[in-house]
Amino acid sequence: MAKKTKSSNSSDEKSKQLENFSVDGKDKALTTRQGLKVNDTNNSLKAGARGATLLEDFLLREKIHNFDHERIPERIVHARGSAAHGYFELYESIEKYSKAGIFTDTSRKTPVFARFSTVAGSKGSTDLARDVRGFAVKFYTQEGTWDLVGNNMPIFFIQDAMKFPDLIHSVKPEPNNEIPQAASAHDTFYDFISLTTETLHNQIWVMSDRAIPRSLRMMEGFGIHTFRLINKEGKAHFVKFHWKPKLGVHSVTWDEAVKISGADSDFHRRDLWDAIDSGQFPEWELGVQIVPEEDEHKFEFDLLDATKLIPEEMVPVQLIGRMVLNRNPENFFAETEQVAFLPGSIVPGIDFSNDPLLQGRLFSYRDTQLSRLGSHNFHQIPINRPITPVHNNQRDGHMQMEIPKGQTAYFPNTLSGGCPYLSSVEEGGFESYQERIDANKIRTRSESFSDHFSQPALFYRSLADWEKKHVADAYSFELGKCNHAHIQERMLWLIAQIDDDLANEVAENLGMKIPEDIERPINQAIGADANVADHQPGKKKIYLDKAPTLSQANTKFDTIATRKIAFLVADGFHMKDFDQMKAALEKENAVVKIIAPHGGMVTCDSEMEHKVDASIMTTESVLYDAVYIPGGKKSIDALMKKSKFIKFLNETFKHCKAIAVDNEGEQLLDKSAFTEYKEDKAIFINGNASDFISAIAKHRNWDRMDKTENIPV
Ligand code: HDE
Repeated sequence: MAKKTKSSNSSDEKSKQLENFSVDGKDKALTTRQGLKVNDTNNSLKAGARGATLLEDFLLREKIHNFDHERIPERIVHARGSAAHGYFELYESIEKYSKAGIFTDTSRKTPVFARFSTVAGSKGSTDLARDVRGFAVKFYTQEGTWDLVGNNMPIFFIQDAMKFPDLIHSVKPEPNNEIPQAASAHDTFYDFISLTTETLHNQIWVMSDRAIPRSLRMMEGFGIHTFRLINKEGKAHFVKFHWKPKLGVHSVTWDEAVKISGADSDFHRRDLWDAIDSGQFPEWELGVQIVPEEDEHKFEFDLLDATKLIPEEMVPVQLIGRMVLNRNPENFFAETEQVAFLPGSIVPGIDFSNDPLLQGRLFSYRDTQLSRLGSHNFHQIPINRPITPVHNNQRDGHMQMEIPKGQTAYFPNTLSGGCPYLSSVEEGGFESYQERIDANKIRTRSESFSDHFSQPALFYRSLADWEKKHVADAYSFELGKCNHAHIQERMLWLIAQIDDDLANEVAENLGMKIPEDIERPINQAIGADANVADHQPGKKKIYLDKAPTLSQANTKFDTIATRKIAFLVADGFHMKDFDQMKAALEKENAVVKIIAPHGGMVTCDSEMEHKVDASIMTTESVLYDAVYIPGGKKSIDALMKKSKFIKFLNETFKHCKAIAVDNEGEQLLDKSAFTEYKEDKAIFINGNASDFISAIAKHRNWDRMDKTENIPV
């Protein structure tokens, strides 16, 4: 986390630019859009107090007209998102690889705008859907805007842009009844997945805890595709981009995700907003995996295949800078909704590879803004404006916001002295990387893309036991929601090609048998990709036994900053217990929330009043990371009378979170359904605050998982 100083960072170039477009009605008269002061905005103009409204009423017409057009189409994918402003700074120049200013000038603080999103759900759906998360960053660099539009998983479902509409049509609500919303657990999705084996790698990641993050601030980001970095000499290196969160990678359980969706469907959005608002700025380090061009073919997978990752154990990630998000948007629509990311926006020193998925994206994003934002002038919307000057001969169209001066709008010209003029490469003019290509024009898939099972298997092998159990549960849930046995069977057979144990567990949960073999509709369905299909399932390659960096068990566990700790209290609680624990937690930047049987104020045994953050009637255990119960007989007696407090505790046990109690607080544990709490390493009775803090930092005590199966919540 960045230093705790509440700041708006409004001095950077992008913020200053946005300020020019900001309007603030404070202390100002209400006017029409034409600037006319208004003296009644409550009543329409009528023929008599009870008569019909007059067409003449331009005030009514303007107000209603605007209202009628307030909505724009939501994004086809990634419709639900939250964003924030911040900056990127470089630790050390990597001029050896790239000439980009952002990668060579350590004195710069490059303004950024980052948007996080779910993929499948509509704009109003829940944050806690099991889904990939978008991780898109707009860098307003001094050489033009660079957009790194990635996800929180390092690979994608498909290898070729041509299949993207099919993938998305299969995962979106089914077209006949628009069901289910923000969920992949349905027939059309698994019909497609089971016929398209290249999807299986991303699919198993979606079954893992990565698909249900604890916070947007606690997930990694990946550029996914292989890009190129180009240095001053014009030499290229392949690169993969990584974002590493300072808080580590942490997730909730599926049971929590389902409950959070009901208790607070804005859970991630609120969490991001609150963290920034309170000065606890989210932070990620940018990492690069560099592969010299000469090594392109040294791997047992193809660098151009977006369904493959390069294990960090094979090519380490070098951390080269950090991004800090330190300012919430002023206006959701103007900024978060209207921001348009374009993977095609690059700057000198960065270039594309021939990844066929990336190549298709270069077209799609610009194109989609036309139907979403309504005009090809969307780059003039304040949030989308580069901080560098824009001059060219592109003209007119809907919503032109600028007044281009002069007689010419073409190049070359003499009438404007050849302006706007071209820049040489030395002057910063962009030049595409000159890659030598000698090939036939052909509609096919490279055979080097045909291994679809080695990496899902590597991922699964690399997980801790508790993560594996979550994956098996997720498959069981998702496939259990499918209504067609042939789809379930095809999936079981494919999962068995990844891992037998996993498939057996899922089959048992489904009450089905793994088929010996399946009819290969895979080949038929893939059709034109027959050369790929011929290889499936393909012999699994084992180039690494395990890749520990893929497991969340090996993430950071060194901080409790911004973790929310529920203090369960009622009138009469021990002030001393309470104060000591609160001070210890807040010293580590955790957030203490007082939960009581009622709202308003609660009085401690020193007769002091404390503001209640939430009454038990309005909150749920799944919204907190840990629980503390101070002593005080009167308080504990009152808590025991409300069964929701017991449910709160039972869930906290079940979700393997840390609990500390002092003095009479233990009586509440005795009322719970978890009898083995005394032996649990994340449960503290009259213990040290520091032990409680370490247990919260460990996120969960997964050892408890098997012992809590029978807790009835
Ligand atoms: Fe996207 N994707 N995508 N995508 N994508 C969009 O662009 C598309 C892909 C990603 O916060 C759309 O402006 C195609 C990979 C993010 O505004 C659309 C293909 C990755 C966001 C589109 C892909 C992504 C989008 C919808 C296959 C990770 C949200 C609205 C060739 C590297 C950006 C929009 C934001 C959004 C198309 C595949 C990430 C329709 C055709 C791979 C984070 O243009």
